[in-house]
Amino acid sequence: MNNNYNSDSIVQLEGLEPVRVRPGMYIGSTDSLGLHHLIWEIVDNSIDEAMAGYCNKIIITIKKDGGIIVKDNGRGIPVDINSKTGKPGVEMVFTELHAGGKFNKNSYSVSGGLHGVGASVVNALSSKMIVNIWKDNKYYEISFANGGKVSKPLTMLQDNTNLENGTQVEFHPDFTIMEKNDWDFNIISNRVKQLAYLNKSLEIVLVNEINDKTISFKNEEGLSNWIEEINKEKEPLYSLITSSKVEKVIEIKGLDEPAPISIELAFQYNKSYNTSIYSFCNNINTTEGGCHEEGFKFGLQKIINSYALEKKFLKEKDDKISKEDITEGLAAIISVKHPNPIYEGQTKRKLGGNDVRPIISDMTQEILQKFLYENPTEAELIIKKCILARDARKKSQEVREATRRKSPFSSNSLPGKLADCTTKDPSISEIYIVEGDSAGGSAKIGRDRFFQAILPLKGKILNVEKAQTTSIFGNNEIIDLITAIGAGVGNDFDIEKLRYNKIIIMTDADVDGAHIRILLLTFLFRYMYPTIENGNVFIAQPPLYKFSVGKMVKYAYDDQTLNEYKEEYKTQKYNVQRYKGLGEMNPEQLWETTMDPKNRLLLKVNIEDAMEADKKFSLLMGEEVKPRKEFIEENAKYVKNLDI
Ligand code: TSJ
Repeated sequence: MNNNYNSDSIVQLEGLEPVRVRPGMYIGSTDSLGLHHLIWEIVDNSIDEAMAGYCNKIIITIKKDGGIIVKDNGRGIPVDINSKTGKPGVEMVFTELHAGGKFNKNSYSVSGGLHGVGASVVNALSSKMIVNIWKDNKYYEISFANGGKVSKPLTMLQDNTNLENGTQVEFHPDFTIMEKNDWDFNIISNRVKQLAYLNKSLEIVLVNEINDKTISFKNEEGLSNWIEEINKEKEPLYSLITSSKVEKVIEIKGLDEPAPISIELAFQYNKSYNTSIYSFCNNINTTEGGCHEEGFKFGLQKIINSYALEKKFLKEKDDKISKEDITEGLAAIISVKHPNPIYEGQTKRKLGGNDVRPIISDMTQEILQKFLYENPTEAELIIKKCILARDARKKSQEVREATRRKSPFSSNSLPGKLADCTTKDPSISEIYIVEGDSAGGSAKIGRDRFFQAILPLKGKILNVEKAQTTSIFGNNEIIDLITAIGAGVGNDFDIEKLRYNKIIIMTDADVDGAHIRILLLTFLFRYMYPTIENGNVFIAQPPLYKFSVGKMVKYAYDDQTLNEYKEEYKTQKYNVQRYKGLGEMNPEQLWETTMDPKNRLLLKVNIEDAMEADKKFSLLMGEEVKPRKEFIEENAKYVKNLDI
């Protein structure tokens, strides 16, 4: 063997090849998340054009054949020949990686794909791409194939068109690289809806040719419209929405010249006890917050305290209103457009830097001050709500202290009903939260006590969506739950202290079981959100049927499987037992069908979009009856096997 290592052995990656070799480096992943990313990499360019003031309409089409078309009415991508490369601008945009130009995210582009890549990356990951441009009364086309190779050079198809300028990009993901063709209309429309709130007056149309559905989003009031929607379910505390926009040219770290930043915010208190603060930088949801959220809260807290003192709602000696108190029942959206943002945190979803903080703090103080003085009735509602929140916080602190575990395994403080597991290793432990004492009894006998703990709950737990924090700490079932899980609650929750890696909700397969499940999920979502985010929450799936032929027993978890069994054994005498509740199973059966890791089916609870989930919980579990009724009427048609 000749093992000479010379320069010929070094493979030179050229053009777009690196993207195809390591797609994950450019779009994060090749799964559903990465697939949808491709759309946003294209759409972001149209959004940039809109933010620059040249485009007010974007149409996104999901084609029957799996392709996506994005069209805008902007200026049209430049088609003139670049003097250095001899190629038309548009060709460079789609074939050059990290080209310093606008399309691969240079400094003046503020709309941000998460990985900041762009059109050429999408081209590299596409089997086919067709680009049409309308510009100065001419109509052009250029196409690419097989991962971004020019298949038809730029051609002018028509002159004197007398048509509006614009760009259209059609792409077909390369499914030899992307895992599967599964465009999710919900994911796409949720993001489009967001983009339409974040970019006021921009019309975004979403066409689904697969089911002939078209939806259009446009908000003349932008963020205020969004607040209106969030607070519809939660019920506004008063009718006015406070909003403000500031644009400023400032020195920015990493840029040579001062550059413009823009900050927009809108907020309104509602009658709920949860916080809905959503922040964005360059249209990207900064889910971990950062300096913009901090500046906002600081400004809010400062003005609320000074106003409360001045108007004698608070005395000097009283406890001040804290950051927690001012955010209870607050809906707020913050949107920053920044030419050179710095992201921090585990997922790069936290806005760093210190340039935005003072600006947003000042603007918050200014508008809130003005609002409170001009609207004394509303001001009183807000201050009183904050003071209530403060008092509730102080009261619940005592209970919280009692439920917070000093050492995660000091069993003397564990609830009496909990049958804990033997192992002290949280990474392999599970807790089954079981509906009713009888099923709890079976589960205690049937379990593998080494790693499985059982907590039976009596009846319905409190609907926390309708309860204030203090009453939550007065509820025994909830205290038991908090104590057993052992990681605290609410703002004090610490996922590191979790006593079990899996929190498994096990309820009957009937309406009451479903109700108890949603009550538990509501509690976990509102008070132990990290467990859901971190993937610790599961739903046990007891079988619906026991199917037996002589001594042989099989379990069916759905009707389809049952029918398959019936078909398979149609020549024999078989017996079908429909399980209505967990209580109908003896301990061995419960172990075998629902708890044994070898056989059981667990559904993992995950949340694709925390904002949508927040809205759904308010809608389904909150005070307002009308929207819930509408939701039920709208969705009743999807209900199968209703067995009351
Ligand atoms: F990036 C892309 F190629 F994928 C893409 C770009 C996809 C889509 C659907 C639209 C666009 C795009 C680009 N829309 N609008 C523009 N605008 C420009 O490229 C443009 C035009 C003129 C000028 C100018 O200074 O005259 C500047 C720009 C950035």
